[in-house]
Amino acid sequence: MKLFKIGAAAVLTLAATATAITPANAETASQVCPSGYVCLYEHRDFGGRMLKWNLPGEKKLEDWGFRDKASSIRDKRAGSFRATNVLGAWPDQHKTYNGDYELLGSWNDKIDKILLP
Ligand SMILES: [Ca+2]
Repeated sequence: MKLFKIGAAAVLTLAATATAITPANAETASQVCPSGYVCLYEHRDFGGRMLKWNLPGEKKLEDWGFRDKASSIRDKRAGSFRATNVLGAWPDQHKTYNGDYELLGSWNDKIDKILLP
């Protein structure tokens, strides 16, 4: 019974923290992706932290602490680019993106690297 009470207190604390974070996320929700860049965002609807690249090549997102974190994409380069989800023992999964994606569906928090042509 005592354990249950501690658990309930922890849940209440988490709820209060989440509410306090919301305004900060809203402030960073409108970071602009410059023309000629691919931008990955931490949250859906282009919110949170944003990373951007304009040069061709493979970008390993772990180099920026961003592996499994992308939740929306803006692609302001010409043409498409390829995203990869590394599954270890299984073959890598690939998906082609071209344009803007306010949410990534089953690929949310899955992208490990991108390849810009
Ligand atoms: Ca992944």
